[in-house]
Amino acid sequence: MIDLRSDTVTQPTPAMREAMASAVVGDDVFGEDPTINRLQEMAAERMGKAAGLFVPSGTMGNLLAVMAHCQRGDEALMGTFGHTFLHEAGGVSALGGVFAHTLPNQKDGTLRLEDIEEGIRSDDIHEPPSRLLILENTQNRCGGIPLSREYTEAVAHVAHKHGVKVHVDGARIFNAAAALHEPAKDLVRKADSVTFCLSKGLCAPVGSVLCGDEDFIKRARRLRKMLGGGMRQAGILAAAGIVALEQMTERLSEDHQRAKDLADGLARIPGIGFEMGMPQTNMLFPSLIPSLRVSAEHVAQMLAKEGIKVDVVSDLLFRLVTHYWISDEDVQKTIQCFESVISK
Ligand code: TLP
Repeated sequence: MIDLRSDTVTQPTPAMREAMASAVVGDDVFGEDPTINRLQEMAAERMGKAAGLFVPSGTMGNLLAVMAHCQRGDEALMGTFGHTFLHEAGGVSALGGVFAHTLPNQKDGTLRLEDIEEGIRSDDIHEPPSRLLILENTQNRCGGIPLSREYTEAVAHVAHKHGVKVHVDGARIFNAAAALHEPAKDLVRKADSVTFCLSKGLCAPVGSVLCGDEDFIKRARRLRKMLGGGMRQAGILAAAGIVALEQMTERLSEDHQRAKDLADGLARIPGIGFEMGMPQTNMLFPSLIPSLRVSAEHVAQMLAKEGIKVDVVSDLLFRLVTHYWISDEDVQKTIQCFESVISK
């Protein structure tokens, strides 16, 4: 199988499986799992924050950030194409009692500074207090686009001026760091909190880390317990996360190169376009031209028969994601299969 649906499908590496088998563990609800404690320290250091909290998923990390920054009845500003708005089952309002105030993502993944400034509410009793703004780096649905340090700093400047905190959903912050040739911590220096995922391009089987200041992480830890995310001997999982941080962040540019190669090959096939632009990290969003009169779903089914899995976003749009388990040969085979399916 060549599974390009997401980098969430990545299997742990042999080094991870070894580290998991020999992990020293303890009860993490008591704060006594040495492997989790080590991962949290490493993660906080890599993000340039005071503290970290190991959580089961990116979704829970983002939800905890919203709940730890906001009170019920507050609002969080976020992009219409943000994962927190699109793909987290409405948890911020259903579980956090926090109102989702959406702002349009621009084609380059950003939220306009003017929209942010206008969106932040005044101190009017008719309106929910604006408490938090969420950025996503890389911005998934806009094309896996990395947001620059300068942009994030400009956003934080506007938000902080109005007393609004900034959370970065950095599920793929190391992809952004690789693409921009900057340490991840610099990209989030002005953010109040950040979540990053160990289980996507970094290949760990489970987990994300939420990072921020000590007080914030203390609140998030209590909320994690409330939501049922206080795990016990989860150092088995954190051990893979440590390997992810030690061995997997520096190689992500290989995935980015393969995404470019794949996009270049697909772009040469008549009938395939890249209206969303060519890949900047590990994601590409090829689309079918309408005159082909074939749906993305149909093409995906034909590709599946050849052992290739792709994600169908809408009628004519696909998302393909490269990762550690996708080789140069897989890239070439995928290009050939797309070509033969489309020319049939
Ligand atoms: N994204 C998944 C799907 O949910 C869409 C994917 O295949 O890309 N933030 C961002 C930016 C994400 O892309 C994801 C997962 C998450 C958060 C949530 O992470 P998990 O799956 O660990 O809850």
